[in-house]
Amino acid sequence: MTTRMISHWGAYDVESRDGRVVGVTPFDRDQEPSPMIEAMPGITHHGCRIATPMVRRGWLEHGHESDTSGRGTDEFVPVSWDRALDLVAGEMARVKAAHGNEAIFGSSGWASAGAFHAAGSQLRRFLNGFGGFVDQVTNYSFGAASVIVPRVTGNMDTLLRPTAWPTIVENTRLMVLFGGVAAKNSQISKDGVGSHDVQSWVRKARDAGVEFVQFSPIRDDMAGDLGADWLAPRPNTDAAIMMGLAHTLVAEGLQDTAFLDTYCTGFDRFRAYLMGEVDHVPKDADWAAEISGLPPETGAETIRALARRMASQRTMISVSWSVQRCDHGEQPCWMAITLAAMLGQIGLPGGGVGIGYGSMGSTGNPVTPGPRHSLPVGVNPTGAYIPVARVVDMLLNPGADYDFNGDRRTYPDIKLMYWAGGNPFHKQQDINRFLTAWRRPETIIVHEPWWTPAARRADIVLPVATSLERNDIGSASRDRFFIAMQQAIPPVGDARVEYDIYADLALRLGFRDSFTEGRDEMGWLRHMYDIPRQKTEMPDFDEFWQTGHVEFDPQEDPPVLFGAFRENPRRAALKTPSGRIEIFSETIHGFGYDDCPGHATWLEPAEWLGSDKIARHPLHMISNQPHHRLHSQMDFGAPSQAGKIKGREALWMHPGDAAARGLADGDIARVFNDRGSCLAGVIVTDGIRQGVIRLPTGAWFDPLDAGEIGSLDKHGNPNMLTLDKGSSRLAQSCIAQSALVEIERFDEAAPAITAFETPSVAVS
Ligand SMILES: Nc1nc2c(c(=O)[nH]1)N[C@H]1C(S)=C(S)[C@@H](COP(=O)(O)OP(=O)(O)OC[C@H]3O[C@@H](n4cnc5c(=O)[nH]c(N)nc54)[C@H](O)[C@@H]3O)O[C@H]1N2
Ligand SMILES: Nc1nc2c(c(=O)[nH]1)N[C@H]1C(S)=C(S)[C@@H](COP(=O)(O)OP(=O)(O)OC[C@H]3O[C@@H](n4cnc5c(=O)[nH]c(N)nc54)[C@H](O)[C@@H]3O)O[C@H]1N2
Ligand SMILES: [Mo]
Repeated sequence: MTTRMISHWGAYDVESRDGRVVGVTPFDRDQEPSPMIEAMPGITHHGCRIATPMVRRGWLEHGHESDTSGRGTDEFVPVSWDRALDLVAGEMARVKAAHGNEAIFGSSGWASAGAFHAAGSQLRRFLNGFGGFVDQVTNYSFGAASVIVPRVTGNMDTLLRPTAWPTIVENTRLMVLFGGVAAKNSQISKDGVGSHDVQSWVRKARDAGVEFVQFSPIRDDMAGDLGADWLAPRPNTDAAIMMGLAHTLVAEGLQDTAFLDTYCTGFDRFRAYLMGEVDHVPKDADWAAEISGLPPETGAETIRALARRMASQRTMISVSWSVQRCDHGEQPCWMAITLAAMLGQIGLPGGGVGIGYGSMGSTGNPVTPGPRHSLPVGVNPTGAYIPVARVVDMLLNPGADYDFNGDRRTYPDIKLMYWAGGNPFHKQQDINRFLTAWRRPETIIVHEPWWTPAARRADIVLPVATSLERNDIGSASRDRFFIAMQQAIPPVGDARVEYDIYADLALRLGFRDSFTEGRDEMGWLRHMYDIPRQKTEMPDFDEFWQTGHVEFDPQEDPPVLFGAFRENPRRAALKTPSGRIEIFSETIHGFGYDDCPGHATWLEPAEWLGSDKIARHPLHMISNQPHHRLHSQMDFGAPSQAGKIKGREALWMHPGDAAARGLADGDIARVFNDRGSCLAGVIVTDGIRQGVIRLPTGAWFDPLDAGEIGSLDKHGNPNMLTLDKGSSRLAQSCIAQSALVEIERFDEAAPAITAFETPSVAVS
């Protein structure tokens, strides 16, 4: 049987036989399919699927009074679905009665594509229907940008709807990229990508004569055939480099004063800081070259020459999301907008700034603003939330006050955590600190298809069906396809579709009818398909389901970012307090945050190569996105495994750094700092700045001793080493890219990887 499917890494046709997925073929409309789809047959039937509902022995015997340090070591006891659902519903009712809905934390993550079965939406709908919970706001991806950019420009378009690639191809002459436009990243798009187009747009830009200048610690962040000039500054110094460019513009009278006067507010305040009138430190090219560690002989002149080039031709400034996933990550975003404003090209075709080109396979695509309908999640009656990356602070400090985006807030006291669709032992920084926090709640419930590190450390584990085991609609907001996600096989083992799990829980808790609204899966799909169909011309549902996809025409004349504002700054005023681009923000200034003052500012990251902490931990670790999987998803799949070295995650390091430590290609190394340690397999390459290492995210946490906090991770999870601190009091965002480490050879016998084995299960 052949059916169609879409994932975050692309659409494909599925060949299945006797309840097993046996092969996949890329969707024939995809011009550059991702090899990641090859993982699907193997992972669907992998031995680490969770066979049946499971309860941790300690929790089964003592309920919410169990010894929570047994999470991760106690054996699991298989139970029937009825028993499992009774336990979950009973515990939820108990917590609600004893502590209220604000004692429940619900969290999701990327999960799988699909408008209806989206794990985060299902979980929210269920918990809202139950009376509410503590939700999460912002994200790990672009959390700092998501707070600062709307404050400066009035909305998120700079991130989510920057000027489209065809406009760049046609009009841009120079593209200056902080973080590059990595081919590995554009394989992925949230909720699915029907055709991978980004790299072909970049090549079209090159063919049209666009020149690229790339600032990033890793050469591969741009494809080799683009002919980009590669500059490899110290990580986390992008704001300083942009200031060096900005200073040159002012010093040489190249800034666009008319643009600044008409469309911006507060340039004078920033200018005084930039020129050193405030702190006697001019942020000139020499200053920037020194901070960013560009070559002493040529660095400052390189910055000056680039500033002149940028001012003399149509220039697009691109900032990848990684650049803001660092301490004070608000600053490179604010500074990029400030610099673009000084160049005066914002709102012109192919000029200005975009944050996230290449970070995702959809950014900059010219798509018709999506006719899309997602599952309604209802309203959270508690209204409670935390900034997503502050989860450990919340668990460790109930009742403590903290700042977030101008508010003074208080952390709730969480008794029950419900995780569905995220892998916290992948995403969260400083895992040893997280392990302490993980012991705090009385009960942890996890929905997962696979025995992830989070599932292994839960009290109640409910096995869920994957996308291939249910029907759905793939309709990503910036993709031009609707894809019929057709069930290929029945759920593997005893797994159940999450919607049915929630419906049965809601029945026990007294709100089944409001949860289901009387619809089954296909009823919901028809309903969700017909809503956009009332506004857009589309085939009827049955025809869509049979054809397997609908393709919409790309926008013919995609809007230029801030084009309308440039044309008429009064009528199309920005939704900022001044109606203009806020180079200085009275509002942010008024918050009085020393870690995020009223204009873009150079603030030293907590850890970076310019700090004296390099005496003990001299290497800056970049834990970027992996080539052959999505985060921790499919880590046990064939494409991800093919990239491992002796079963460990591959760590890239510069020949000079490797030689100094007696390391060679294929060696196993121990990476460590005061927060933790892990093993990794060494790849020596001159494609990385000396002093920087790359250890991508996603290797499943695999401690030598699962019962011990601080144990060595055998597998290469970089979050053993990252710092768990907010970017600033403004955005409180994840700062994974600010971490110093040291590396040494690991000469002991390498311990076996056990992350993908089933944990110990009682024989019934
Ligand atoms: N050090 C470091 N850490 C980082 C980052 C970094 O750059 N460096 N990046 C951060 C970023 S940008 C992100 S977005 C996060 C990502 O963090 P997560 O979103 O938590 O990562 P995933 O591995 O995608 O986790 C999704 C989980 O959902 C499961 N799943 C799949 N489909 C379903 C489903 O239908 N239902 C349920 N219940 N589960 C399902 C998968 O098996 C997987 O375990 O990580 C962040 N962490
Ligand atoms: N293959 C694959 N693609 C993915 C994902 C995945 O898991 N796998 N995840 C997706 C998700 S959820 C997200 S949010 C996006 C993230 O998109 P990004 O945040 O753009 O991706 P990263 O791979 O973390 O970083 C891109 C490059 O930025 C460079 N970089 C890191 N720090 C700095 C810095 O301080 N300054 C400069 N100038 N450059 C720096 C690194 O060399 C890195 O390779 O990727 C998406 N794409
Ligand atoms: Mo992300």
